[in-house]
Amino acid sequence: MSGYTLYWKANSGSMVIEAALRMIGVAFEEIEVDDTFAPDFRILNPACKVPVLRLATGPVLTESAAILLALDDLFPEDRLLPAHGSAERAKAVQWLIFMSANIYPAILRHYYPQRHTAEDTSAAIGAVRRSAAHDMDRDFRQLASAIGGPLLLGDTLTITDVYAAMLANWYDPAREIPEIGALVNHVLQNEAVAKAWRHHGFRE
Ligand SMILES: N[C@@H](CCC(=O)N[C@@H](CS)C(=O)NCC(=O)O)C(=O)O
Repeated sequence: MSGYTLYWKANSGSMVIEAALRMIGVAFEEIEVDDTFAPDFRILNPACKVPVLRLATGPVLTESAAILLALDDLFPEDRLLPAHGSAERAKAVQWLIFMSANIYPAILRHYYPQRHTAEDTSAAIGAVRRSAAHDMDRDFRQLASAIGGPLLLGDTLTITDVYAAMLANWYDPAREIPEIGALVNHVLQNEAVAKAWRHHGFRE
């Protein structure tokens, strides 16, 4: 056993971590987390969220972007991201963080609007959803304008592309933006990504 353990849920952000592990080709164990978030999982991540990855050396990591950067550091030759020090890497990391800091939280506000308002009224909940959709439309357009085509950095697949495809899968208007739709189709041609995508029950 390699010592890597991925805590995952269907249709969640653990998809991109499974894709990264498969792209690297390292063996890993998977533990499916249920909606009750059992006490032993809460010790690993008190925020009760996936993905969580236990590294072979012992540390337990949360936060999807941080996990991907750690994996890239551990397996630089597998090129989840371009080479350290390159301009391409700086851009790929910038967009990865842009998505995890802006689009991912907006998607969560869209799916769970009641968690983001103190008022339990349909008007308040509707306002949260509209504001989340507004932010996603703006941020996906900004991302689309940076896509060199078909992928963010042209023809070179990075984990940032997989992250973008994952987020677009959760918001139909994003996939309708031509640059993003083309990126998703291209990303899914990668066998490792397609396997993680199917395993997580994502739409083709
Ligand atoms: N900022 C976190 C967000 C993780 C997150 O919100 N994950 C969702 C699934 S996509 C989750 O576990 N939600 C469980 C819940 O909120 O009940 C990351 O990037 O990893």
